Amino acid sequence: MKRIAVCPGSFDPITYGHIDIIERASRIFDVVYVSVLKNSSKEGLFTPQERVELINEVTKGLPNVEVRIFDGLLIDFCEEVGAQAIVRGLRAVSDFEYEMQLTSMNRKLNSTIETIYMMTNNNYSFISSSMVKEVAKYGGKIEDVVPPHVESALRGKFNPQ
Ligand code: COD
Repeated sequence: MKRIAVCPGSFDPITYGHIDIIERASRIFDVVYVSVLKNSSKEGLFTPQERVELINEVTKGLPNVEVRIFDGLLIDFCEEVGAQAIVRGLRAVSDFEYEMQLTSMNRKLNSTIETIYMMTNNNYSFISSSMVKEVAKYGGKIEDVVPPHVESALRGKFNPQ
């Protein structure tokens, strides 16, 4: 039986923190679906399709990683692709409460799909998509926190030529 995991998120946009979790998951599971939430009620900076393209660029060297957009419940997407596990990253204690709620609700919906947490890499523990957007918006340095193609996509959003 193939071991299948889903790495879900907003990825608005993908950062080195996300990439680290995806790469580590791809070493443990046979197939990893990076699933981008299409949330009609919350407008992001990048469209879901743009986020997918930015992720595809960094995962093209990982043959067992596939990037998908999902709408609706995460558990429904996991069932659709036959995943046994959801992989999430944990940065700090402040993440814990939200993650506990997410996992508890998902477990109520489907008790057989396990959620696995990976501790952030110390080098990336401070990175979040929202901070990256804020720094990029005001012209700050972001090359240590996102890959070059994401950096130029961010510059394009904030400083369109
Ligand atoms: N280091 C390590 N991990 C990191 C870092 C970092 N620096 N930055 C982010 N991560 C991890 C996050 O912890 C998370 O595991 C993953 O990367 C993605 O992060 P985000 O911020 O892009 O994703 P979220 O938290 O916005 O994703 C939320 C979901 C899309 C998973 C959630 O909203 C969802 O499942 N929605 C669908 C509706 C649903 O099913 N609801 C029922 C449950 S309440």
